[in-house]
Amino acid sequence: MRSMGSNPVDSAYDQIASMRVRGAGRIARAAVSALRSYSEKERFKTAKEFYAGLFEAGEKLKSARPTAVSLPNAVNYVLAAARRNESKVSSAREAARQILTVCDEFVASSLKAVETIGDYGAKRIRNGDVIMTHCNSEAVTAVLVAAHRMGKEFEVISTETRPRFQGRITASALARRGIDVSLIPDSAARVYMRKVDFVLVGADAITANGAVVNKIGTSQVALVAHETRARFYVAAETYKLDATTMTGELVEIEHRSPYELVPRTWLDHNKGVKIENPAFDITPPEYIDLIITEKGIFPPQGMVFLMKELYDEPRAT
Ligand code: RI2
Repeated sequence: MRSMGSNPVDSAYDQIASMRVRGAGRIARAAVSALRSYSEKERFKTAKEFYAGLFEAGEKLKSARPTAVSLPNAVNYVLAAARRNESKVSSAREAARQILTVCDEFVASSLKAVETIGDYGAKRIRNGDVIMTHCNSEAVTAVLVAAHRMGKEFEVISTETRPRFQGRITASALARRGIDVSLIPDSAARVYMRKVDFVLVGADAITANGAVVNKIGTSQVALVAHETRARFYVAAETYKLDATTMTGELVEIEHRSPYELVPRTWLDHNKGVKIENPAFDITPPEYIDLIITEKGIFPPQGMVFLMKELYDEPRAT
């Protein structure tokens, strides 16, 4: 791709890849916002030139992180509109104006979806519930905050979520809003599960068979919940459905830098040690009770029907 200096697309790419912007929903909106800025700020002589740059920018943004399908789904939402418009639009200005509207539509509907999930999910919380969560998910936070606003009294246990400690973000956000929250090491999940009524986590991708791809450690928490018969809920917007899995594609699991686990100097002194740092794992549908989406609350077995309804083309790439 041609170098665009510190343009909005390069800068969004860097922020997403380095996880300065993180969370499946946030990276989707950040990518679409970058396409919006591209459409607003870049100057093009022809519509053809505008579309060529937009497709190039979209492909670059999709490659920033490999697992969260919200990213390609969001970018493809914009690129699909561009493909539909391409043959009908002749001026660069009109082409850009149409894409600006599509980007705004996506961001608004994404924020609305999170809010709706909050309202639906909050109804599942009863006074006195103890809820365990893993990592940091804005869909999960929306549910907890909505329940708190309804006046429900409950307790949250947040795992710290090594190696990047997103659980601290969750704990801090909930405490700030006056929600009763404790932070525990990931390895203490089994100790605390005895008192947990249900687990609530977000998702980076949901496959056709209802499996949930989420932050590494999620499937261990699900296994422990299964053992103690605590329910396991997932909160996720429908742009986290990976329609490519209907045609056999596998979800690529991101492996991140070893230096997220150990300092560089430690590794220099221990050259014989191999470091593995997968960022996500897969929780099978057997361990999931319900998936809370903005279109309703479904068992994992319902995901394939939702995918068929929402995605006319099976491919998200
Ligand atoms: P929301 C995050 O990934 C976590 O796995 C989290 O559960 C998921 O995205 C969904 O987040 P990362 O970016 O969209 O921390 O619900 O690797 O915020």
